[in-house]
Amino acid sequence: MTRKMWGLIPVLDCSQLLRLCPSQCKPYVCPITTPDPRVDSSQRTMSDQAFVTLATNDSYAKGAMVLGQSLRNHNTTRKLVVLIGPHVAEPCRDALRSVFDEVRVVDVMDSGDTAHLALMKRPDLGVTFTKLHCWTLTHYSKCVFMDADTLVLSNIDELFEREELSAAPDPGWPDCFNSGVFVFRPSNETHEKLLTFCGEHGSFDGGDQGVLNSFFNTWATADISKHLPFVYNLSSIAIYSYLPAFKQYGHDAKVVHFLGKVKPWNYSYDAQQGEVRGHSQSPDQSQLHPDYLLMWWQLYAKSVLPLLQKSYGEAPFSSGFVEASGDGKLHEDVSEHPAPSHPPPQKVSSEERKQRWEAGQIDYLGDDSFANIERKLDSFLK
Ligand SMILES: [Mn+2]
Repeated sequence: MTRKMWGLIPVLDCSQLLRLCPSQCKPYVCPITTPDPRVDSSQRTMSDQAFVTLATNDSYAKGAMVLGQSLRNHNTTRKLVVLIGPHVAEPCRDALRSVFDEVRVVDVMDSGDTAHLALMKRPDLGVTFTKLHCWTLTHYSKCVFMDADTLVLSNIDELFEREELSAAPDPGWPDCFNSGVFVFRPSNETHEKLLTFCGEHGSFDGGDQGVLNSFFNTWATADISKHLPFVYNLSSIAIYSYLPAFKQYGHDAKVVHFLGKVKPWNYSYDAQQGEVRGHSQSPDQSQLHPDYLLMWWQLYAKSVLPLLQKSYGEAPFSSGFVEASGDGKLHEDVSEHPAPSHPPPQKVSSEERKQRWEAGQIDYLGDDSFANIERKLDSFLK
């Protein structure tokens, strides 16, 4: 019976439907300019949801600016919030303000009793406490946290349909989620619980990812809708460790995460050549996958550097650019870069590299890049 009734509806055209409507629904009573209450509520929903990132120093602030700009470029309808540490320089904050809707200074030292107590027990987890602060953004109903070392490749507003705590698997241990991208609901209660948990249990990996995985410990098994597809948090280690999968699914990548010690802003950029300096990528390798590092620098050069130049004015700052001089030799752009605080990664001994590898500090884009590993393997096979 019900099925028959529904079957009727598609054969009615609009005028027939209007005739079926009660009088108060007729067009002259309800002009299409009348605000639709549903539109209002969805707009409200959008302004009470936000993407949140964290910059504890001026270098991470650059990453945050690139991330924020990449979200803007893909027309996000949500607010953009950056939490900053007290040491971020004023011109950097100024540049951040032109990308983000809200720039909020987080000083763990004055963030309440629970935080103090937890921090006294675990002084090593200072940065982690700063990140957990995102739960106090209670003027938003739902947020997506993104590390400052991520880059957005397409609109990802659909993430707000997910619930706390949604995240993608970590490539190193897929029963853990990677805390570089996660959906959460701000709540002072959850924040307090997290701080208490942190003080009592610490972090098994020394960072926020360990704490969050121990706290949200049913993520792996309880609810598959909280598993974000891997394309929302794609890291280069996954490309190298399972290349056929990357070839199959990589074109859907939505968020790139620059995992590892060496971050995009630690390299330098030759704007004339349009090349990133200080990383070894063989030509055949760049044909295999898009050069996300280059994309990061292109966005930085186009949209972020002008903001920094405006904010710093005459004051020197580290632009990350190199310029080719007349003799063809590369040198640092000294006018803007008098004391580079983040030189390109220096060579380390093979023993030290082994130790770093075993400690999980893998230089995926540099010494431990796929090309270098392949070369080593080839030398054994010859
Ligand atoms: Mn990260």
